[in-house]
Amino acid sequence: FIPNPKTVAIVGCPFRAGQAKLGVDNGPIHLVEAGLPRQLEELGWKVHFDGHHQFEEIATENDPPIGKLKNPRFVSRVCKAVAKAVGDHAKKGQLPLTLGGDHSLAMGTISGTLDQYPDACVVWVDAHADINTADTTDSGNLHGMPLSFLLGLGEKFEEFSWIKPVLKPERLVYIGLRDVDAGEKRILRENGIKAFSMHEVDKYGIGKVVEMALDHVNPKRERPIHLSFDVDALDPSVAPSTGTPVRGGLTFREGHYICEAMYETGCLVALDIMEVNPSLADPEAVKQTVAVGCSLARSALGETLL
Ligand code: EXY
Ligand code: MN
Ligand code: MN
Ligand code: MN
Repeated sequence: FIPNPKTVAIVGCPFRAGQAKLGVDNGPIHLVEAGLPRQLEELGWKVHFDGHHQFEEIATENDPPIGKLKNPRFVSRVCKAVAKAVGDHAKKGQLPLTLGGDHSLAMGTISGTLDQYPDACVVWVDAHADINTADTTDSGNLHGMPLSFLLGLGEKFEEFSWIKPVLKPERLVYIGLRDVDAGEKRILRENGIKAFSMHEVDKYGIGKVVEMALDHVNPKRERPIHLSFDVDALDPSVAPSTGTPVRGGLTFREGHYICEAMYETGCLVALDIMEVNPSLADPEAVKQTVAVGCSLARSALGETLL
């Protein structure tokens, strides 16, 4: 899908309004400053990066909750802009690499991908299911909800009406889950959404899990793939600097294996690296997390395969 010369377009999204902790908006800046653009060039990619998005100008003074949803107008406007950026890059035959920022941004990235590739599937790597609706959410944080909007589940809000229910439940698969709310479990069950939790990773091994995940969403390996990778899928010992760490996560190799396997299909058309928060944990841990974010991106763009 990605024509030669292969071009990756970095979409830097310094954004945190989908959750409450300070600092996750600095994730993309750290990833770029750690040398990610140059590293991708060294892999033979042409790298398009024209600076991080500036979302301040679309922030709104007055953004009271809608129902339980926090910062709904700001999140919606930012995601709409991100959908346009990702969609435009995809239209030019570039592979958008979105750097978050919190995972609510995926309402934008996946809308953008599906606009260009309507039959694309989504591989969602995360400790969390991020599929709460306005009804099931406890926190009201939109980073725990992007998939319900993309799937068209739950109550509809005028503010989010630009999001079309473009994602079909059978085109979504999870890897790495271990902290899923009761309401989310019900949503997964009722919609027949396939999920490989850490239990399955332990049981079958990561190689088999990735194969089963792809067999589910992409049996002939012909559909475009959007990989949305939340670094909290990794064990906190591997990626400590993130807002909602959960113990018992993917090892360094398991995380990278997923990225390598997506590259290997030749179907990867978009990538998100989300939830790196350089304000959490000590400087060494921050450096480690940023370095892991960069190496996940490199693996998805072909570094490790010989
Ligand atoms: N399920 C919880 C909520 O909805 O608030 C926690 C969500 C955390 C989401 C993180 C980023 O993946
Ligand atoms: Mn651009
Ligand atoms: Mn997430
Ligand atoms: Mn998560």
